[in-house]
Amino acid sequence: MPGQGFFITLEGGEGAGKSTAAAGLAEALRAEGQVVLLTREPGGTKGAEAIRALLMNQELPLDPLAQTMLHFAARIDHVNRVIRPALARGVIVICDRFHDSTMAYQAYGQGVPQADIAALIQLTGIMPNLTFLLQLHENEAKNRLAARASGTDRYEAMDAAFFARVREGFAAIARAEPERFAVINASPAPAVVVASMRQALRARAGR
Ligand code: Z5A
Repeated sequence: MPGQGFFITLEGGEGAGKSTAAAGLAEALRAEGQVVLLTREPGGTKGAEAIRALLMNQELPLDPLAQTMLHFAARIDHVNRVIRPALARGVIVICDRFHDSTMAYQAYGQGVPQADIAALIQLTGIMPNLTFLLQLHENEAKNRLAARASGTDRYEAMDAAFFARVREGFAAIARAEPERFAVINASPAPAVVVASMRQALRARAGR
C-alpha cells in the first residue's frame, strides 16, 4: 500500500481527455498548496520511456504477452524509483494510465489471460487509492483525435473490435471495484471534467 501520500490514476480509451484532465487536476491541487507529482505510463522514468518507445513502435511486431511484460518492466521501474518514494514523502501522485490499462488493453483487448496480469499486478505491490475512469462516446473521442495532429502507434493502429473490447474491459473493471473507481463523464469542457474529479476526490478521500 502507498505511504502517507495519495495515489490517483486516470484511465479510459484514447482521446478521452486523460492527459488534459490529469494536468488540470494537478494544477487545481497545486493552487490549493498541495504537493503533486504528475506522471504517465508507459513512462515516467528514463528507462521506462525507452521501453515506451519499443511498445509504441508498430514497426516492431511483439507477442501480446511480451508487450505485457514490457509494460510491467516499465511500471516496476516507475513505481520503485518514482511513485513509491513520492508517496513516502507525502506527495499526491497523479498517473495517466496504470494497471487497469494493462488489464483492459492486453487482457480484454489482446487476449492475455487476466490471471497472468493479476499476478503481475500483485508483484508490483501497489494499487491506486483512487482511479478516475474517463468515459466518452467513441465518436466524440474520434473527433477529438482527428482534430489533433499525431502519428499512429501500435495501439492506435488496432481495429474497431479491439477498441470495443477495451471499452468493455474498462467498464467491467470499474464495476468490479466501485470503491476504488470514480466514473467521470468526459464529454463536457475540460474545466467541468476537472471540477467533477476534484469533487469526487473530496467526497471519496476527504482531500
Ligand atoms: N497501453 C497499453 O496497451 N497497456 C498499458 O499497460 C498502458 C498503456 C499503460 C499509450 O498511449 C498507449 O499505450 C495507449 C494504451 C497503451 N494507446 N492507445 N490507444 P498514449 O499515452 O500516447 O495515448 P493515450 O493514453 O491513448 O492518450 P491520448 O490519445 O493522448 O488521449 P487522452 O490523454 O485521453 O486525451 P488528451 O490528449 O487529453 O486529449 C485528446 C484531444 O482532445 C486533445 O486535442 C485535447 O485538447 C482534446 N480534449 C481533451 N479534453 C477535452 C474536453 N474535455 N473537451 C474537448 N476537447 C478535449
